[in-house]
Amino acid sequence: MDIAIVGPQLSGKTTVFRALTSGHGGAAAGAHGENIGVVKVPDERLFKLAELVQAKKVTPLEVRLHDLPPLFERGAAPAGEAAETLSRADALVLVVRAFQREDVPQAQGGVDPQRDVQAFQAELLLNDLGIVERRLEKLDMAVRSGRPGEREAGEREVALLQRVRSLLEAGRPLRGEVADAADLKALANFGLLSLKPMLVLVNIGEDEAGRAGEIEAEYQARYGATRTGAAVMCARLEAELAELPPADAAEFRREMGAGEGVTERVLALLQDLLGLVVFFTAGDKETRAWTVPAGSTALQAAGRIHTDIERGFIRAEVISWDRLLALGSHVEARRHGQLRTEGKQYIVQDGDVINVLFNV
Ligand SMILES: Nc1nc2c(ncn2[C@@H]2O[C@H](COP(=O)(O)OP(=O)(O)OP(=O)(O)O)[C@@H](O)[C@H]2O)c(=O)[nH]1
Ligand SMILES: [Mg+2]
Repeated sequence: MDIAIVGPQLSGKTTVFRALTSGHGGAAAGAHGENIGVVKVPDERLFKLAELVQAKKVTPLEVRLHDLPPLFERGAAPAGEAAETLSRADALVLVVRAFQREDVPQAQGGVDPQRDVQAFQAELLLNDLGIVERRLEKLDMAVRSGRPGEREAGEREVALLQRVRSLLEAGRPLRGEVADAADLKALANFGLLSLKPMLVLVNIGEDEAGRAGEIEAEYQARYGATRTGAAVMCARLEAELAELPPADAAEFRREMGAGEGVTERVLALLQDLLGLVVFFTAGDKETRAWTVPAGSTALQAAGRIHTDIERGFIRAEVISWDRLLALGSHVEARRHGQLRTEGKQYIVQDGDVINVLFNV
């Protein structure tokens, strides 16, 4: 999973990046001012399962974070490395500034997170409109000069792109509008930015850390739409706490009135926006977290683990992680009739512990 951290100048993008990566896998600098870091998702459920089965190896989910330089400065479209990273990203985290601080230069008109969100959304729409228009021009030629088969496919694409164009012109980000699987597939390779799920991350000042929950509820009411979410974080505080020993960090949190588990929550929100569910395999050699798109079957989950396991699928033994913990072991779960046997078509639920029986 690749997440691009974006936003206006000096909104705190790099600080958010540090807050999310420090102590969770470490960061590596990339080329052209882009920072790339891998976060091992700190999922409490996984660690408890690993302890239960005394796993020799624990493998959390990994999320790649890309900290980009400010985009759309003076209306310029993203170019080079940043454009590539953006078009490959699975989701965007838009960092906007809500902290007041004299020594950090402000945009004209002062600190105004809502204005910044609107301006950024407008840039995304404009960017996508450019992509769609260029594609339509190309298609127009292909449709006129193409063979009958090509012409038909071309005309279908033209119809879709015209629909997309009118959505963009009406100021509607595509992420909330295009849901049909065939349409999504047809649009997948164009790098349309407003089609990507987006989390608005409001970067508040230390003085407001105690009210983060309240402020977050306001923003969620405003921006919570299809595949769009909002979260609040005091990035500077979180970046500093992430580098402290856990006991000291907890002490500071109490003093500041700051809640716990901000990184976990932001990552969980992203998972939600991406429509992913997490399942686990709990072996004593390795206990591991996996993701599949919501609505995936046991057979698809098996394929995620290994194509051989998918090919030789016989059945799956399934139990939710908390029930397994409560019962203490797979043996106890089976004795209580709580270890279910499921077939290929079973729809995987978030938090399932799955053991696939297969033969090759
Ligand atoms: N008080 C306070 N200062 C912050 C916070 N987040 C960022 N800053 C400060 O704001 C300045 C800019 O932060 P960066 O994280 O570098 O911002 P950026 O968006 O990466 O900046 P560019 O990449 O240059 O656009 C730094 O001096 C940070 O210390 C915050 O939550 N509270
Ligand atoms: Mg930066």
